[in-house]
Amino acid sequence: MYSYDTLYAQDPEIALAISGEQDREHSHLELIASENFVSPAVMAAMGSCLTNKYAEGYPGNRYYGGCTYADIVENLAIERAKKLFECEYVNVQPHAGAQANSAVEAAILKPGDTMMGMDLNSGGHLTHGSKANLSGSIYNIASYGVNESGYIDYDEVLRIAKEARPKLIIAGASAYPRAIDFRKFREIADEVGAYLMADIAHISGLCCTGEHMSPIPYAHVTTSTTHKSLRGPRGGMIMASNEIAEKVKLNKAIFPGMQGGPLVHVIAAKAVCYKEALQPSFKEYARQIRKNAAALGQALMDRGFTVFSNGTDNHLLLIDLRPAGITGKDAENRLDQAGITCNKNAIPNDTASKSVTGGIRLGTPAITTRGCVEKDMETIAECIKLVLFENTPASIEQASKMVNELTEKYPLYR
Ligand code: DSN
Repeated sequence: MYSYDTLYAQDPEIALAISGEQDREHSHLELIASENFVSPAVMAAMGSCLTNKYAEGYPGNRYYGGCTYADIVENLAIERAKKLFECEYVNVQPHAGAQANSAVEAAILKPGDTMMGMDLNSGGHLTHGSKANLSGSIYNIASYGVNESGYIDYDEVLRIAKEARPKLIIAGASAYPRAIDFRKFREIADEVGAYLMADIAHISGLCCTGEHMSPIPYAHVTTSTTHKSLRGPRGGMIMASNEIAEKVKLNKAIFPGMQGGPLVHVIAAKAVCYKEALQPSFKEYARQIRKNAAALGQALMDRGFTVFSNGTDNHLLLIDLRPAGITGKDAENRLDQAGITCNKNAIPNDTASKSVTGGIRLGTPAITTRGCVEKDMETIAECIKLVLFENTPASIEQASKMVNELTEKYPLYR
């Protein structure tokens, strides 16, 4: 009923594009820090008949009939997520992390209120107050960054918070390779009378396995995506205590505040992902993500690359290519031609435009899912060196061959 052959018979153009993407994912080394490969079970849930169902509202209180199975699915997702993150309240309806963040901001703030987050150039997310995002245009924004060593300076965060008196402080990032101390953030929030929202979109797979401090005991509200290190379907989620959820009305902020009908097929896939993440093997996976990131950082530094902050505590690395005179854009393109996928990324204090940048961001969740271990990081670092530093037709061909050997060693969906 859901087979590729059925799709191909009806719509070969789309079927061929999907098949092309599957080949690309198999034959490339995926180093985009925010991407991962879901299990066939997660994909089966997403491709199910649940996509047909409207279920506005929440389990037991819907605005449509026929929600028996939608309720079962959403209740299972909620209960599993509560167990996984050890929290009292979970909303699994956000279509993405951005919607989760925007809903929490709207629940806590009024237009014109002050919000504080990490600025985009230092690794923050668009929804943390970027001028290019709604958050930056409807709230008054005070931003913090990182110090010269690449770390959050908590004294500086406190100083800015005392000056700006934000109503909401966001702790979290899209490109910060170091551990975040949520306890310190909560102390700062308490000192200035602010709510603390932790955005663990990137690190949720590490937080629920003890590989990174969990924000749940400290943050008033925690948001996440489900598709990055957590390895589930594309989507978002919100966590809090029952008391806070009730006080700031988090359910209402998502529906009807931010969204209409939830994506029941995606919620089913989130439930499958939470069940997978509750297994002991997921703890091993999360540990290996960090080991691989640390090993890749060291292997790159050994080959003369400048790794921002000299390494990583989590799943990602920022490679500063300015000392080598290479732009992030150029590096992304050249690596792609050799079968290595990554994204250009601003390095803190980068003066290049956002579409060019002075560096790249690398992450290990996806290659760890394929089975790569520390010794493979030496191979990957060598490939990156052959492409970016040596940059001859022969070195690029050699890198492509090495990538091919590695991807054949760790097949994907085959
Ligand atoms: N686009 C995501 C990332 O790549 O980090 C953040 O939303």
